Amino acid sequence: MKLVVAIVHNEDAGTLVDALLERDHRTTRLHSSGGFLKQSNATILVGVEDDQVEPVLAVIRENCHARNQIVNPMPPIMEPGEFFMPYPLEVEVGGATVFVVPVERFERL
Ligand code: 2BA
Repeated sequence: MKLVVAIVHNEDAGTLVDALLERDHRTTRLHSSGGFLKQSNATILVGVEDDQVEPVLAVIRENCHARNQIVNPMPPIMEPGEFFMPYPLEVEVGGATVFVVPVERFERL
């Protein structure tokens, strides 16, 4: 058995969970936030048998889209008289960031 952990954009999370449930995959949605952008995203947990990992990844691929987001860099610590002109940066945020982790034991008690 494997645990698929997918970090996805908030806007994709609802349709992704619906698509997984339609295919009978049990899911858990956690509210999370990215360390770099400090913006909220969603972490989706899916526990599956090994032969279901690829179908789950296919559903994630179908439903999660890359987006460009603008980041305003933090100003550095300045000496008196120095001047900092902040230029916004554009970064591409997933698709999805996916980890597939082996599960030692699964129980529903
Ligand atoms: P964030 O950490 O907010 O990162 C958002 C996007 O900013 C990243 O998109 C990447 O394009 C960029 N980015 C992140 N760190 C950077 C850095 N040090 N320098 C320049 N650009 C940087 P994704 O790679 O698609 O990641 C989307 C979200 O997935 C991340 O949000 C984070 O929540 C999660 N994530 C990505 N890689 C991870 C990892 N190795 N472990 C745990 N979570 C991860």
